Amino acid sequence: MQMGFDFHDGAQGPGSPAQTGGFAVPWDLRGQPLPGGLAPDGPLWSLDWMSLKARFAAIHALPVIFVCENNEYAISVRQDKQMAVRDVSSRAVGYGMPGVVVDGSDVLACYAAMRSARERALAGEGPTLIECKTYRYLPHTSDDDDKTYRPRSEVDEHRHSDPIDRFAAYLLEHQLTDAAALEALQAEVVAEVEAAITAAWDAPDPDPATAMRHVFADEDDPTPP
Ligand SMILES: Cc1ncc(C[n+]2csc(CCOP(=O)(O)OP(=O)(O)O)c2C)c(N)n1
Ligand SMILES: [Mg+2]
Repeated sequence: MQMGFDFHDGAQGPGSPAQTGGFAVPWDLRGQPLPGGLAPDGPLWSLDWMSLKARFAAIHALPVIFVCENNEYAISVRQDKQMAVRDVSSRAVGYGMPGVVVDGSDVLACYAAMRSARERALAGEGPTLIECKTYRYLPHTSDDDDKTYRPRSEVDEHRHSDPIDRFAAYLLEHQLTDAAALEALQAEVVAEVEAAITAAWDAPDPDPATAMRHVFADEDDPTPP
């Protein structure tokens, strides 16, 4: 499944509707691949930035999939202290698109939800909001002491539903792989991440003259970054 992605950045949510439209319309005209959007839960609870993008996408039936990774916390604040409704996806009704809740720690369930939303988008039926319910069992950052706002028992309980562990167990149970292959894959991924970290540290500082690239469409490079 090939998709473009507009990942959410460090500024929590103020991206404009033009960002969604500007990204989705050209891809729509070309037919493939499909833009997606990935938002953390925090900004969806506290700000209404989503409304601008979502309404625009629904009005124009743009091929956009909004994905909210709902891990129950925005730093130290639990979801039920920020919103009185249980599902972020219930907001979709007001935007004019379907809202789907999925177990965000279940790889195959996420894949199935994404595939349906993709088919809908490619059929010209417009956007979908998928809420992947999961849990963040590490602190928000290395500066965040999560012991101050939640008990260890809660964190320990959720560790058992780690999506990678669950998917590995599924593959083993259905004899689609074996323990040695999973270990080799794990080592390969660790090596790849370590090589990427080394490459990033070793990379030269970017040229300040490129700071404004991709803020507006560049005539010499019109493709999205
Ligand atoms: C526009 C804006 N306002 C406030 C902040 C400060 N801020 C940083 S992270 C965060 C909440 C993060 O919640 P979430 O995305 O759920 O992250 P998690 O705690 O799950 O790691 C906020 C409000 C920001 N980055 N941008
Ligand atoms: Mg969160």
